[in-house]
Amino acid sequence: VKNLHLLSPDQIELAKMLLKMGQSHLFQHWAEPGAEDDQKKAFFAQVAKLNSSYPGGLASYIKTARELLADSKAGKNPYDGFTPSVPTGEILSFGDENFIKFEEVGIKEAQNAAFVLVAGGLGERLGYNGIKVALPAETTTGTCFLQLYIEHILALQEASSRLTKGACQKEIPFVIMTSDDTHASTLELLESNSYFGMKPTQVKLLKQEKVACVDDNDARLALDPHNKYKIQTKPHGHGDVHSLLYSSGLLNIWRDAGLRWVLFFQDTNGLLFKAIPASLGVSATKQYHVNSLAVQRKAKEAIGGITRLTHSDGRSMVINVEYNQLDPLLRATGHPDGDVNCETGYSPFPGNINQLILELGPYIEELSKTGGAIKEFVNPKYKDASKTSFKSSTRLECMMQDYPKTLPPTARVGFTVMDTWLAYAPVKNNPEDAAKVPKGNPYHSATSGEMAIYRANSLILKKAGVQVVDAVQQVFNGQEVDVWPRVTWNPKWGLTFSDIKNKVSGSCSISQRSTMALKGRDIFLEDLSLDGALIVDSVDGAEVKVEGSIQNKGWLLESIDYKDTAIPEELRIRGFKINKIEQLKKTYGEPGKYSLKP
Ligand code: UGB
Repeated sequence: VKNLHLLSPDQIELAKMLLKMGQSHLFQHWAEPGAEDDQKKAFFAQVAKLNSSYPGGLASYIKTARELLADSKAGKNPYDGFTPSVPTGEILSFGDENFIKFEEVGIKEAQNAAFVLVAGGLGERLGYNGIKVALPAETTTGTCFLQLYIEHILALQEASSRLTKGACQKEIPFVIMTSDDTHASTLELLESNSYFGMKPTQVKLLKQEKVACVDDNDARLALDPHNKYKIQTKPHGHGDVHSLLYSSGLLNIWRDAGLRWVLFFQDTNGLLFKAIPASLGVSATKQYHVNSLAVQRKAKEAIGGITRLTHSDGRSMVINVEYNQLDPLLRATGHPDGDVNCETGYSPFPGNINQLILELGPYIEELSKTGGAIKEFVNPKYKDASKTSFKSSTRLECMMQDYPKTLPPTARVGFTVMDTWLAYAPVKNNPEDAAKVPKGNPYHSATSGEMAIYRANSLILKKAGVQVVDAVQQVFNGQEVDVWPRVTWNPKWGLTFSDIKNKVSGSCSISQRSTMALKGRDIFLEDLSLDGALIVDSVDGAEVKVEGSIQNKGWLLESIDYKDTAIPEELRIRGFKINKIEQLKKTYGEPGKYSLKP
């Protein structure tokens, strides 16, 4: 009360709200009036921000926290009353007739899509010092994840408008959700690289705010241990993307521009765009309001499982159940062995890769009811079994894939299962943890993420008729991986299987020790026999036919130790570097017809 003169009328309302919500402890350590006034003002500025950035404000946050903490203390299972079963969805196999048909539909639809990358996470499990989207997806070309994603979106834009003979090419909007941890570095990465060829106006950054931490089951807000005028905050999770999109007004702009789809994706999956055309085709053909991309999943693998949950009261939904909850849920509902592999060698529950395709109209309709608020959860670490105090403060969290939880039963919620080798190879684990992953389960490390790109490209070329020599096994950073020829291409070279098949003819072969980087749209491989390194860089309209037998000493993978701090961190976390001994490298800067022969 003694400090009231410092506050604006709005701030007085906030102070009253805090007192009403049992937060008087926040003011107990305040200095006498007249002292530390700047810090007091800063405190209220922070409270105002926390209040406005949460749907329903801080009072609603505190109320929900109390409810969820009480449920957690009582050991209440969020899935009480629900029985899990294996849902039905579209299962695709790369390159077959169905897949090709869906890809064709997907490419047509792409110009009606907007892409949203959630990149607010720091990636604590990876332990990398920079932002994850700045990491090279592979080190043959050094293309970072953000560049890879932007190039894919631009290639989709061009291919889609070409296919539908669009009079003027629509620009596919690209949103990146950042956080205080990633915002400045993401912007800097874009600006210092001219947005990787995308128009700056096409890219929008939406920054998520952190949420208040709470210290106990009464949801008393936690003060920062180093500053008694600051509430401690932590990330709220990727679920924030829905409320941010809603409040940004972008969704209505997109609808008015005739868009129909919003595609969400995560920060470090170098394969995912290989699955986009076909899965967008599935969304359009099946008219799915929600389409989750999934892959086959090993039982207990650390990715969520897509599950049909049927409640005893008749409700039913298809939803991701996080891996740590799926096993206990199964055990509690008549499956004593829990989450186990079936006869296919995989869990019957497809693995969620958190790539969602939402139909824009129904999405806007739903968000106008919820404001984009997503069902939250809390995960306190208790000091002891009495569950009365926490080891450290906790906060509410939410996940973007929980969006379908509030949908009416009439919503069409489906999923699309893709071959894992084609669609999913995230970079999440540091070398030490990856090396401990049980044999047969994926490492999800920088090493495996890069190798997965070479494997996918090699397998795709094989399917297209190229003779590609099989992988050899090598160990890097304690992880045994399949090393395929280091084949890369930029998205405009091959966006769909049909595109790629059209660019390969005759009898082509690639040896295991080879490297091939194709950086251009109109490069054609004809009777090519490659044993070494080949790099072709060409502008649009430079039609290059690559043919004959190309042989050189090539590029070799050399092991390095992740503990060797003399080597840059981006390389160390892979456990290898590329020694570029000899290559055939050609650049074509002008349109025209060319033949590249040894
Ligand atoms: N992210 C944000 O943008 N903001 C945040 O506050 C937090 C994260 P993680 P997670 O791919 O296999 C997810 O940490 O959350 C971004 C799914 O929940 O990599 O442990 C962050 O930048 C799980 O079901 O993953 O697990 C990153 O881009 C499964 O699909 C993304 O959110 C798993 O991913 C994911 O963050 C998976």
